[in-house]
Amino acid sequence: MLTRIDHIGIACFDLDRTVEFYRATYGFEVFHSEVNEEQGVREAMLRINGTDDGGASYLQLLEPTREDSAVGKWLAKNGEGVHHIAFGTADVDGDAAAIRDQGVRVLYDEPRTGSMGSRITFLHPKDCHGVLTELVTSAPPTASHGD
Ligand code: MC0
Repeated sequence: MLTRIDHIGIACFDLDRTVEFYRATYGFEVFHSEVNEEQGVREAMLRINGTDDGGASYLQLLEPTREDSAVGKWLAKNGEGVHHIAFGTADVDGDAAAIRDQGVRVLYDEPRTGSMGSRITFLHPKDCHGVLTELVTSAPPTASHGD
């Protein structure tokens, strides 16, 4: 069951400048940052609020680490902006299977590693009314975050 908006992914050309915009304009601070080489992104997670399932919702700022990555290709075509939305679930495997059974293309056979040790998969935007959609099961909480 999808229980929250886990994050909204925002593609940007310059992560540090974009982080500074969100800090100066809205007061949002970086909760966590990392490089995900498999996905080809450098990312910063800005925690917006906790949620009643014990999780949280974030803005995820994404700078490509290479031009041929999903975000790099998307930026070259569209410029900066909202790249995807992500729904949180306790069971990414089960929810992805149920959604696949409805005829929506799930992009990975098995969930891959996402931000903060989460397990993630994506639904094809052409099957989701133009929205690249991610499903996320968060890793159990740990004592520290950071890069
Ligand atoms: C592409 N399209 C999109 C889109 N990306 N539509 C809406 N939102 C997007 N983000 C559209 C294109 O405009 C095009 O439509 C069609 O899909 C095919 O796009 P393409 O440019 O030819 O690119 P493909 O087909 O090579 O790849 C698209 C695909 C890919 C969605 C399969 O981007 C992908 O695998 N995405 C999942 C991985 C990902 O996005 N990783 C980055 C975030 P037209 O009409 O022109 O044919 S990593 C992340 O977020 C992690 C770290 C985390 O959350 O923890």
